[in-house]
Amino acid sequence: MTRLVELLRTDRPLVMGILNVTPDSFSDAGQFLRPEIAVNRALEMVRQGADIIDIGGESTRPGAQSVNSALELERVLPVIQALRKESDVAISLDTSKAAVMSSALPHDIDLINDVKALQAPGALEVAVDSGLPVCLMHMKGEPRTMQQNPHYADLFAELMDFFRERLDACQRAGLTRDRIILDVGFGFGKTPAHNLQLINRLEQFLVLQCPLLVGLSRKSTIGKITEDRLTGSVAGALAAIVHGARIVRVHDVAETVAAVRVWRSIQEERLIGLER
Ligand code: 8Y7
Repeated sequence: MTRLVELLRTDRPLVMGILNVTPDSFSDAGQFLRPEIAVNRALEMVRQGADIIDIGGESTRPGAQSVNSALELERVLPVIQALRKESDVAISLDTSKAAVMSSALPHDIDLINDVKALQAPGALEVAVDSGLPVCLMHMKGEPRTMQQNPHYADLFAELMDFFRERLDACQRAGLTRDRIILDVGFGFGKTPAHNLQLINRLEQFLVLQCPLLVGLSRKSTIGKITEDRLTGSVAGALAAIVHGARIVRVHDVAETVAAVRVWRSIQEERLIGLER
């Protein structure tokens, strides 16, 4: 059983800290290319209360170029190995490539976070055999072009159909539902209106009986609402939790953890304080 499965057995919302190991990500740009700097940032997020560290070596922001698996591995593997030496935190691997997944598996990771929902060649098979939980995200189109006038006849029906299709494909391949986390893919082929509707009506996806992950941290929809993307992202993360998200994927761990703690204290009518 992975650390993450244990965490999901609790009833508290989980905070996933983002560690971009890319030179071109819109945030953290170029800062974390040396493994020791990346690991220090990860350990800082652990101290701030992150439950999971999501490590990615390919930028999926709108318009980003793809990288090959050798380069992606060169970026993420040293960081995964060094972080695992230093910490028992749950490690999530943000990748869509089967080769990257399989090379990382021996290094004691806890989750595969795939923005392509295991649709890349070989990915489903590797994920099945890994025995790990996976996060399946919805994306309309592909990163290079997905923000060019995204359109849905029925947003919720389309996402629901997508999730059901992926859940079926996973089930047929031997990846059972109890290992699956679903994600509406905030900003991935969606207008701001789509993104806001998805958060406001996130509960609808709970019928699928999988934990929901939401990543809206510092994304452009937040930036269109406020120049203060940090505060805006914290507010958005909390709204997602109120609407049923179990995991929020964030850059600003300390601030998000503080907000979540206040929310839990209110919900449980007791002071949660500094214990987790
Ligand atoms: C998400 C994500 C990104 C998200 C999940 C960014 C890798 C873009 N966004 N994974 N990854 N959900 N599961 O702005 O929303 O962080 S990359």
